[in-house]
Amino acid sequence: MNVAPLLRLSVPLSLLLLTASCTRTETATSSAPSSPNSATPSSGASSATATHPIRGEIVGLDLPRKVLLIHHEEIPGYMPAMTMEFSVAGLDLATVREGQRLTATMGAPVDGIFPLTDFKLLHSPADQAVAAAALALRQETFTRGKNAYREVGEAVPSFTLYNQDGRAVSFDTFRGKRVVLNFIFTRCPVATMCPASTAKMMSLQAAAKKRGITNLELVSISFDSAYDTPPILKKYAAERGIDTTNFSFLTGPENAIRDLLAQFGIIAEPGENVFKHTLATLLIGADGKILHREDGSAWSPDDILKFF
Ligand SMILES: [Cu+2]
Repeated sequence: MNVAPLLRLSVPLSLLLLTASCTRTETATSSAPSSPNSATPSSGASSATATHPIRGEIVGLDLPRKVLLIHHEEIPGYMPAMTMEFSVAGLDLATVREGQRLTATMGAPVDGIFPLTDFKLLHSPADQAVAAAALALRQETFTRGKNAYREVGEAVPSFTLYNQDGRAVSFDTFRGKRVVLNFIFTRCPVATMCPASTAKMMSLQAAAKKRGITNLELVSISFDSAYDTPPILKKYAAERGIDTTNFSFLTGPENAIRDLLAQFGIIAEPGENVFKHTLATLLIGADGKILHREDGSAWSPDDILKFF
């Protein structure tokens, strides 16, 4: 992920492309066997029309070229495990993402790109939980319509997102504890916005610990889900020395994040380089109802801790 920051900023929404291009040097299209083309007509097994079942993981997406970078497992008798470029006819690349595992049938390469058929994603239980929750959230947001926004006193929506370790975390698991929740994005360049908000959360966490408060969970949800993958969030927390035992950084499907922004009353619009956004920090009671809301980043830990 060592992509030059300049490059990243010039094509902000194309991280996946950049990921693909920075690993392209590792792609081994050149070392892929040329035997299919040079095979004698009599050797049926490795003829140009030979296909091979593969199993692997998406490690990059090149949207303009409609190419998937897949690390596939060993293909017995054909090639060792390696990362290569693949194409899937008719696949909308917006429906797949890095980290997803798949099975498919690989055909002979065309210009170094291997066509896949029978493309099938293998959804993990975590993926399924996140997808099901996103769907429920979508329906709920749609049903609420103009009343999507949750006022103080109302219950927060149920949601399931990935945390910084890539595990699916349901908001329901925080029931019985008080939750302080905000929305950020790790690339935020405005010191008084997300960086200040995260610093406030950290001082709140420290102040609560000092007072012996144990029923507190802190949750920061990224609204830059295309960029803020679990590893990025983990790095963000580690760089700040954040104790993640009761401070989670969450990310997930873009539509789920959009619905949460609507329900929590946060505006975040992708701009050229960064998101233009508002900030709010919510205190949610053990029963899941919103107890208090602080707009902006000018609040102090005491503004929250006075409710404890
Ligand atoms: Cu920000």
